[in-house]
Amino acid sequence: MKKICVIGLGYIGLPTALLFATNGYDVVGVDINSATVEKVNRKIIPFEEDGLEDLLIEAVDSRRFRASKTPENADVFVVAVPTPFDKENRMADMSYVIAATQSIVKFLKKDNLVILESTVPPGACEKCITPILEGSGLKVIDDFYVAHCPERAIPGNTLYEMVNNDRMIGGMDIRSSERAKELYESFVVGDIHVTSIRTAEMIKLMENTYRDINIALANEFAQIAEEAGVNVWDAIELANKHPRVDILKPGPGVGGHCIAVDPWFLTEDSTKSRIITLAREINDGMPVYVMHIVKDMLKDLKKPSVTIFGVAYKADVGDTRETPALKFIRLAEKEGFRIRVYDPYVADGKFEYPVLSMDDAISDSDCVVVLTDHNEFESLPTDKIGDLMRTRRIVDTRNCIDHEQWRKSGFEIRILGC
Ligand code: SAJ
Repeated sequence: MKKICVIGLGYIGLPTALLFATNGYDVVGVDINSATVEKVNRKIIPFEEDGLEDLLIEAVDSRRFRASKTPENADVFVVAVPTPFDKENRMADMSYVIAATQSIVKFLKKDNLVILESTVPPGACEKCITPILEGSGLKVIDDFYVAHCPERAIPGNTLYEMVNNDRMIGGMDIRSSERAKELYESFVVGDIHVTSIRTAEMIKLMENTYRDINIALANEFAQIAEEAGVNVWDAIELANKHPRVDILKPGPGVGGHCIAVDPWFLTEDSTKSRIITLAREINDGMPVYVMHIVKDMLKDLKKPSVTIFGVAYKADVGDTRETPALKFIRLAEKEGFRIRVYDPYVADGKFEYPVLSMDDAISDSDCVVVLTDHNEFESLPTDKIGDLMRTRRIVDTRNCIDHEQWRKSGFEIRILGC
C-alpha cells in the first residue's frame, strides 16, 4: 500500500487527498492551520463544496485518511498550497510553495515522487522547486522523481471536475510522468496527457489567460454595443450560433484567485506580453465602468443609498476572493454613496463589509446594483423590494434578472451592454 502525504488542505489539496484516500492509498493531509487539521479529523469540512462532506466521512471512517500539522515519511508528496498574487510586483508569490517544499526535504527518501499541483510560472519546478528538494542530498531523476500536475477543477464543481476532466502531467523525465500518471489513474476518469514539466506549467496558465482574454473581449463588446445602441447579450448569443465562435459574458469584472491573477504569472518574466496585459486592464477597469453607469443613473440624487446584490466573485458560490464588487463598493463610498450588501451565499463576517438580510439591505435604498449572477436573483419579490425602497432603480451587470418583472413593478432599469 503506497502512502501519500498531501501538503495543503485547501480548495484543491483536501479534495485531492480524499480522492486518493478513497481510491486505494493511505493518505496523510498536512496543513499549517491547526483549526483546519482539527476540523478535518473530526469530519467537519472547512469549506463548502458539493460532495466533499460525504467523501471526508468515507475517507476518515475507512482509516485511510487523517490530517496532521506536520509532514511525515511517505512514498509520494503532493504539494497543493496557494500561490497568492504579489500585487505590487505583478508576479507569483511563491512563498507558500517554497515553504511547503522545504517542509518535506527532511522526509525525502530514494525513489520518492514529489508532485506540485499549485499553479506556478513557467520554469518554477526546474528552477525553484527541484533545487530545494536536492537540498536533501538526493539528485532528481537519479534518486527521486518530480512532476507538475496542475489542478484545473472549477470551484463549485471541484470534485466532479477533478474526476472527469482531462488531466495534464508534466514529469521531470518519463519515469516521473509515468509514476504520477499511475497515481492519478486511480480516480481520474478523463484522459491523462503526459507532457514536459515546463509545458504543464504553461498549459495551466494559458487556459486561464485564454478565458480572461475572452471575457475582456466580451466586456469591450459590451461597451461598444452601448455606444452603438445594440443589446450585447442578444448579439453574443446570436454570434455564438456560429460553429467557430464562443464568446463569454460581459460583467462587472473578473474575480477569483485564478483567472484574475494567472495571466500575470504567465507574463511576469516575459518581454512579449501585449494582448494579455491589455485584457487584464480591460477587466480590471470594469468596476469603474459600472460605477459610471450607476452614477449616471443616480445623478439627480444628493446622497444616494445603493444596495449591492451579490459580492461573491461568481454565481452560486460564497467565495469573495478578488471579487470585483470590492472595488465597486470602494468607488461608490468615495462618491459619498451609502452602501449596503446582500448576498445569499456569503455569510456575514466573510466579506470586508457587513452582509445583511435582503430587507435590511434594501430598506430606503435608491438603487440595487446586481454584481453577481446568483440563481436566486432570477426570480425575486420585485413588488415587495420596490415597496421597501426609496426610489425604484436597478442596474443589472450580469443580465441575470427578469427585466419584464422589474419593469412591471415600476423599476427603472439599466443593463450593462445595452
Ligand atoms: N466571468 C465573466 N464572464 C464569463 C465567465 C466568467 O465575467 O463569461 C467572471 C466570473 O464572474 C468570475 C471570473 O470571471 O468573476 C472567473 O470565474 P470562472 O468561472 O471563469 O473561473 P474560476 O476562477 O472560478 O475557475 C477557473 C477555471 N479555469 C477555466 O475555466 C479555464 C477552472 O477550471 C480553474 O481550475 C480555476 O480557474 C483555477 O483554479 O485555476
